[in-house]
Amino acid sequence: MKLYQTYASPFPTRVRLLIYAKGLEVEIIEPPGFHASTEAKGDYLQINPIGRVPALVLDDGRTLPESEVICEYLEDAYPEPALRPADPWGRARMRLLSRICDVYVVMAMVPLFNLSGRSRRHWDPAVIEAAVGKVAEALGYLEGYIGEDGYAVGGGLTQADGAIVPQLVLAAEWIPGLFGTPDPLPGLPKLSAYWRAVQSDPIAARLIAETRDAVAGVAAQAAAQAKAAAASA
Ligand SMILES: N[C@@H](CCC(=O)N[C@@H](CS)C(=O)NCC(=O)O)C(=O)O
Repeated sequence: MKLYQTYASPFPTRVRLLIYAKGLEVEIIEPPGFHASTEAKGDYLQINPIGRVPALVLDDGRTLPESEVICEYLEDAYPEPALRPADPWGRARMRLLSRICDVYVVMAMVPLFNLSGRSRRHWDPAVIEAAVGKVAEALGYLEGYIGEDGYAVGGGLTQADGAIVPQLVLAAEWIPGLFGTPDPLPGLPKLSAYWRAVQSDPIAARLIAETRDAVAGVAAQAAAQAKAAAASA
């Protein structure tokens, strides 16, 4: 199998959790044209007409976009070790936490992703403040459902951890670091305790390290592009 993805994006990260935990043989490919790159997506649109990462290509050539769908496929096709709780309520909680990340946390960050690609003179403090407030509100939804035993749900690593950990790198590290805004976690004790504890899981730690490195790379690339654009203006 092949996974088209980038390390800075939270969506493929949740797929990599399954790949690592299940020990699957998957070639990782980073298509051009994502994040701060100026390249067009080109041939990638033939692999995923939606034009987003991730996309999984099976050995027989069939292709699947959308991170949640890919995770559910891998879970069904390679059930061991299970990364879904066994009971229906646990599974519902896992899906709920993942959905909160997709629908509320990421969407709240979009204005900040957009600003990060622009020179600082375009950074409107009111836009930043509003977006940071929305991110804190969305993290508050996670606070209401997050597990209290070191994992998102069910006392062990699940798909929900793959959805949450990259979001916390972005929300608790990247946003305060880049925009100089407060760390949102101190007001969220359960999420803070989770964030501290999950980092001792080796697979979560690997995903966190990969996300941190990739986000730093994208930030450096964006800063260089903004500097070049300012110099030529
Ligand atoms: N619902 C999709 C969202 C995927 C997504 O939005 N990926 C972003 C990267 S964070 C992307 O590919 N954006 C298009 C772009 O950067 O041009 C999924 O869960 O796979």
